[in-house]
Amino acid sequence: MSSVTLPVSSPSTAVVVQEEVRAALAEGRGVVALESTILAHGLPHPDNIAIAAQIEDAVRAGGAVPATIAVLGGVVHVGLGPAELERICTAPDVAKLSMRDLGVAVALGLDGATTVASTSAVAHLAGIRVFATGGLGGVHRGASATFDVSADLGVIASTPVLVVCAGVKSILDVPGTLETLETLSVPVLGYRTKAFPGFYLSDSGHEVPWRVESAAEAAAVVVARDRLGTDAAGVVLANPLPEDRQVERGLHDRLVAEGLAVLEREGVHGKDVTPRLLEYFHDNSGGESLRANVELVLSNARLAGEVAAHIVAQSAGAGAAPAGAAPAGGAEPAGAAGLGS
Ligand code: PSU
Ligand code: MN
Repeated sequence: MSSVTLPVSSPSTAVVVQEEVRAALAEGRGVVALESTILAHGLPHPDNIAIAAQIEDAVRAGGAVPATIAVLGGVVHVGLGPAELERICTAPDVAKLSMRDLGVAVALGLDGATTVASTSAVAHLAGIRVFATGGLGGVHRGASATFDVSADLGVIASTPVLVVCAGVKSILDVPGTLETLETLSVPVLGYRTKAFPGFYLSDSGHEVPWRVESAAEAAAVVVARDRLGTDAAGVVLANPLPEDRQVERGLHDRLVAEGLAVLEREGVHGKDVTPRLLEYFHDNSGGESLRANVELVLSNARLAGEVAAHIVAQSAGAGAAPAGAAPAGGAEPAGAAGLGS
């Protein structure tokens, strides 16, 4: 893989941008950042290797170039080649790096997977405006006693990146998470819905303030915020699984109750909570949690690719183009520049 150092005010050669990603950014094509914690800690090995490639393909199908972000040997990578993706999916000692951990991993020369928080921050540094993930971190149940609120929320509040997700899992305090996003002035858009999705469930039972009907409308929000100068914070675009693809409610509720009990029994806390829960779900759902997880991530990646393509088209064109005015998703052929990764 060929890489170049960041052309922007990069602190050092500790950050490298993959050639295809650099070219796409320079040519004004859409780019979508992807996180690596879902690969290293959210999906089981060895399925994660094939899924990582599928997620990148979904971004391309949406009309943008994928840039999976991770730290390898103390170097922050924006865009991974196949061998690097496999390393982050396979190495047994990959750290989970939130924003605060990035500098530590660089200093100590570690391998690490980036969360929503750190991926958003690195994406912004590289000039990437859209990011696709599965579920956001949020306010944990009992947070008023444990203070366990994901750093994802604070970083999104101070990083102008649009994050496409399937909401948050119902192991979290969902209304508390939505209230916190409101307090932090982060807009939450439902994609063709007013229902905030609950990750495995299409509807968490809580409403979002705004509904958009298309990738073009979501992109128009980013462009409008940019023009108004109210874009210091990120935007959350919540994309639910179709109702007939969600995890069956009885199974879901059983897994959540059992998963929370397992955490309690094992004394799991802090950054280990989310990976342990996901592992419990994957081990005890007969494949259903993995199926739904993969489907929602692929759907988010595809949508993010479409939004990224619309943002560059609308930013380049005159006036804030409303829905339908920009090219349809997928208009940008995959690998248009013929640059391999
Ligand atoms: N939610 C999921 N799967 C995940 C995560 C969240 O359904 O893999 C990961 C993301 O990387 C997210 C992180 O940023 O967990 C949040 O962790 P914490 O709650 O420790 O901040
Ligand atoms: Mn936490």
